Amino acid sequence: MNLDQLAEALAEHGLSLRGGFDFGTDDDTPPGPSGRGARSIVLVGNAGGAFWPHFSRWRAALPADLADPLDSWCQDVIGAVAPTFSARAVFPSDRPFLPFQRWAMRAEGLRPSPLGVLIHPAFGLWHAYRGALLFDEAIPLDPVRASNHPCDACIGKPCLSACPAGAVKEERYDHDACRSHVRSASGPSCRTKGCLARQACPVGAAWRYGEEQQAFHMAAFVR
Ligand code: B12
Repeated sequence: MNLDQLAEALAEHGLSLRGGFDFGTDDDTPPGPSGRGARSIVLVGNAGGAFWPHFSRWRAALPADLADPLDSWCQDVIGAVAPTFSARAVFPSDRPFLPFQRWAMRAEGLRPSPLGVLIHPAFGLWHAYRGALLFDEAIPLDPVRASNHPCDACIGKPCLSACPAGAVKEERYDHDACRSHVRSASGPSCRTKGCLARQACPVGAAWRYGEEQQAFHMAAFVR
């Protein structure tokens, strides 16, 4: 398994390798390509909006009312890369939900922000996971380096006061309050400009998604 070649195949679609790990004997391990418990996992995701032009071009050729287009694009693209590398692809939208955030905490040493989203020291809140590749064999991964949690050093914590619905609290993100506000008559700025608490985060501002992408994710979130 050549990780550089895998990274290149994903980069063609604006996607990147987001770390991985070998499963231990105590893990609840999903099946690998052989159907037996996988030996290792690599996460695939986006940092910033690099995949957005690729996805938008793919989508333009399809009916405008296609349900869950981003899920379908991820399945197409990552699903096509997987067999070349003797992997089985799984996705964040698969039911029952797979523990993508738990895997990501282990693969990249990240922790959650008050928004529920894991915060990355470089990309801030502007990243997500688009799939994972499961392997029958152990793969040569660099050991995970624990990174500093950016929220610990954040002075003023602007995310906590920026939410017009008061849904973002240090102790928990209230997704019901968030969704009711975004769906209400007073929610259009969150709907069109994206989550205001996420915008207020000073970490990784250079990786912020474009307005069209933010509006797309917000529409999917309130559907
Ligand atoms: C269901 C779900 C939601 C629900 C949460 C309701 C609930 N409490 O169950 C809702 C619809 C509210 C939601 C919202 C969002 N979500 Co969401 N969501 C998921 C999904 C599909 C399943 C979560 C789950 O149950 N996993 C199963 C358990 C077993 O996995 P786990 O890792 O052990 O579980 C962790 C999460 O459940 C987490 N958690 C619990 N409550 C909440 C609430 C929120 C908002 C989040 C983000 C996480 C979270 O805590 C667990 C332990 O760490 C995951 C994908 C996935 N398969 O995990 C994405 C996922 C967690 N969401 C994600 C994102 C980005 C969002 C949004 C920001 C979407 C957007 N607009 O872009 C919003 C947040 C709203 C905002 N402020 O903008 C990302 C997070 C990426 C990251 N950097 O951490 C994920 C991983 C999907 C992805 N493609 O990467 N989400």
